[in-house]
Amino acid sequence: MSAHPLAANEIDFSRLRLVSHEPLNAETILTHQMGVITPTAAFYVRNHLTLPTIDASAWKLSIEGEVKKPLELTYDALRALPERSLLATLECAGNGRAYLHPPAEGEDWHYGAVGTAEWTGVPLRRVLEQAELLPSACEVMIEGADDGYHPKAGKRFSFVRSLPLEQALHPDTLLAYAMNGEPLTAQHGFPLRLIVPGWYGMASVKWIRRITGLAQRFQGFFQVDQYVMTHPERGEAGKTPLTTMRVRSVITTPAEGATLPRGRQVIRGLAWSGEASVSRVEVSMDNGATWERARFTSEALRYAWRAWEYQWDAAAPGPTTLQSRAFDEAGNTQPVTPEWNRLGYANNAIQRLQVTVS
Ligand SMILES: Nc1nc2c(c(=O)[nH]1)N[C@H]1C(S)=C(S)[C@@H](COP(=O)(O)O)O[C@H]1N2
Ligand SMILES: [Mo]
Repeated sequence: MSAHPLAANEIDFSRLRLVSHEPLNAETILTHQMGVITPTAAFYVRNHLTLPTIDASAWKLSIEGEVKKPLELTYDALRALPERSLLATLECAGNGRAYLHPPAEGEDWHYGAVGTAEWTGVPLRRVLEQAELLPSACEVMIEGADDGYHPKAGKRFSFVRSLPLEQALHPDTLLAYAMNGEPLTAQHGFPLRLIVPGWYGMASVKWIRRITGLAQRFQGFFQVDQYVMTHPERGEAGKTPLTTMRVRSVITTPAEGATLPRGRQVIRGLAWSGEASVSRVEVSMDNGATWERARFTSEALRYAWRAWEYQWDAAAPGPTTLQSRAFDEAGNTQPVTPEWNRLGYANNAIQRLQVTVS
C-alpha cells in the first residue's frame, strides 16, 4: 500500500486499511487499536472532498449571521483563549457498513472508522458569547474549507453542517486545535475543527473557516440528504438526522481468522456509547447461547470508550465464533442483526469474529 502524497509523515499506513485514495479514506486495523488513545498517525481518516491546504498565519475564523457583533479571530487569538481538553471517541456513522446485507451505498468501512483522542481547544460557546448570538438564532452553521465536486450531489461545494443551539452552546462542544497534545494534522482538520463529543463523526467539521448563526434550519446536502436514517424499503418517506453514537463494542484481540493454541487466551476489546456511559460488556464463545461478563481495564469516561478484557479458557479445539456486546447506563445494548437503512449508517450489531482453536 503506498502512502498518500499529502500524508506521508502524518499517517502510518501500516496500521490503517486504505478505503479510498482520493479523497483519502482509511480505517484503523482493529489489532492496532491498543489502549484508550488512538495514536494520531493510526486514527481513521474520513474525507468527502479535496483536502485543503491552509496557512494558519493567513487563516481567520469568522463568526457572522444572527450575531450582534460579527467577528474574525486569528489562529493566535483563538489559542490565547482559555483552553479545555477532553477525551472523546469519534466514530464515523458509516462504520460497519460493509456488514449490511444487501449492501448499502457508501464507503465499505469494516470496524475501524472509530478512534479516541484527547482534543484541546476552546468551547464553541465561548466565541458565540463573544459574538453575542441573537435570540433569532436557532442553529449554528459550521463551514469547512474543503471543497470539490461531489458526484452524488452533482455539484461543487464544501462540507457544511449545522448544530441545534443546545448542542452548539454545550460546554463540551469544542473548537479544537490540538489532537493528542499536538496541533491538528492536515488530515484531521488543521488549523481548527469542531468536536461534538458523543455524536457520530459527521458533526465534527474539519478545517473550519466560518461559523454562522442561522434563523432557519440548515438544509445543506450533508445535513438533510446524507447522515439521515431513511427506510424506503419499509415504505417510509421520513428522514431522521443522526446525532449520538449507538452503543457498541469491538474485539481487538485476537485478530479475525487467528489460530490460537488451546488453553488460556485473553480476549480484548473496546466499548462505547454516545448516549450514556458504558456499564457492562459481555462476551460469548458459543454463538450467543451464554454470555460472560468482561472486566474493564480502563475507567468510565463520559465521552471515551472503555477498554475491557476476558480471560478465556479455550478448551475445545475447532472453529469458534467470538462475540461481544456492550450495555450503557441508559439501558441500550447491541442488536444481533443490524438495522438496515438505505445509506448504511449506525450499524451497531454484535460483531462475529472467527478464530480456530488448535
Ligand atoms: N470539512 C470536513 N469535515 C469533516 C468531514 C469532511 O469530509 N470535511 N468528514 C466528517 C466525517 S463523516 C467524519 S466521520 C469525521 C472524521 O474525522 P477524522 O478524519 O479526523 O477521523 O470528520 C467529519 N468532518
Ligand atoms: Mo463519517
